[in-house]
Amino acid sequence: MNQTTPQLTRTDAAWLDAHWMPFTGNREFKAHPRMLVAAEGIYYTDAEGKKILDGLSGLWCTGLGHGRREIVEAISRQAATIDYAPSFQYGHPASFALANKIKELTPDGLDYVFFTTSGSDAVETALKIARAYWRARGQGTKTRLIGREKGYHGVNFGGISVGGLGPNRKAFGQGVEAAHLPHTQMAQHDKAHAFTRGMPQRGAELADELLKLIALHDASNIAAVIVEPFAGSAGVVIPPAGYLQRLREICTANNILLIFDEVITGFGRCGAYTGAAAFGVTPDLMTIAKQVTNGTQPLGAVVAKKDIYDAFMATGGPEYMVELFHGYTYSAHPIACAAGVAALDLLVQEKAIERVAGLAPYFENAIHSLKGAKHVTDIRNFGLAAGRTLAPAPGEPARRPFEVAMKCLASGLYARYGGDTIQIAPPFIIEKPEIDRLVSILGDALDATA
Ligand code: PXG
Ligand code: PLP
Repeated sequence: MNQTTPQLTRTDAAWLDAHWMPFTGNREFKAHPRMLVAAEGIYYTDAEGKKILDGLSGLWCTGLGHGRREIVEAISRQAATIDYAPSFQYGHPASFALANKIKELTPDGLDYVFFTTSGSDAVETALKIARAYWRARGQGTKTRLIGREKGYHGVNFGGISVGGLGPNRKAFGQGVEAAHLPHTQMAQHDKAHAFTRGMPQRGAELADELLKLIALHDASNIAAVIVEPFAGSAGVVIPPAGYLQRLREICTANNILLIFDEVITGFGRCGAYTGAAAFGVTPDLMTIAKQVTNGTQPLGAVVAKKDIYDAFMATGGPEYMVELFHGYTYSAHPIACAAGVAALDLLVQEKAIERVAGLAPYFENAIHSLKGAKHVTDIRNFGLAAGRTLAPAPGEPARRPFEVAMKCLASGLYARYGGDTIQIAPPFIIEKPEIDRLVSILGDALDATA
């Protein structure tokens, strides 16, 4: 497994050019390639054979660590048994097994699983289900979708329309009709909130901004509100205590569906099976991806309440008719479903949820020890996730996080940089000394950055 082929380590510019890399500074990467060639446990191995601590669990998706034998074997067995099966109008056992497992681990009432191929696809699917649901209920004017500033809901047109990260929207023109709640990054509302540990105690009233959007657009024109329980991509933005409860109350009172985008918060990161469980609020629709397969296969899903599923069944026409004209070639891909079953079994068997909840206070202390470190203006955390905001270098707001991440890499730590933040989301299986090492590398990298 640790063998590398010459092809994998070839790094000349002509060879690298063919892959237009996603969310990457292609010119910089191709001048200074960073090749990861193997992975095991919480470490990657780079092309020079150096071990690199996986400080973001891949891209928030490999909480159980890399190279898990049970998952690898399930994938291999499934590939040898049924490598592909159409999921339109025919079935295969693995998707039903995974749907039941997801039903079990998500809050009561969220019982119907629609498979997609990624988190972005799950978001598009949820937004379309929300609109089609109201239409099925005879309320076809309810089409507007409400997101939140700093929200990340993937990269497709619906997702960037409800999303709230400027750079992900500005180059792409007209999206779908949306509106946005204010974000809950409390230090940006009031500096006194910087370095809050866990949930901010003030700020729940930001949910009341939804009432203003309802006054403006009218509930008869609004299909759904979509938020991440905590926002990951924006740099780990935590909901104030009572905020999600208030959103739930307002949505219920005004017949608006509430969608939780749990692509990052689902299946362990929060020290609970879902953000919904961690924060004690149940949405009408939930999107999941990433950790479902421990990152080993691309798979996402929407989990819906019975009332929503039933509305489609009741208005679907004759039984042989399609009730929802939507799906992907790779929806419920057998190999991805087999990986999902194995990964969720492991999550339960290893008590990963309890482990994250148990480690979270240690992680919180360790991460907040960087308060006072050079450039750091705010630190936020929840479960095994943390974001640090860095003061911008004059005229170049994104430069410092990039430089810090490169210094971390040189010292054997993969940290993620984006915008003005550095994010950390270590695997659930990390040990305390490794958390200490991670924080120490990060502190040194901050110190060494101009
Ligand atoms: N919703 C949420 C809440 C997400 O975090 C998506 C949808 C899209 O999922 P896909 O599978 O289409 O990427 C995401 C993905 C980061 C980072 O470092 C975050 C994501 C993806 C890659 C990097 O913040 N979130
Ligand atoms: N484009 C074309 C021409 C197709 O035939 C299909 C699917 O059949 C798609 C796009 C969508 O691909 P997917 O189902 O993998 O999302």
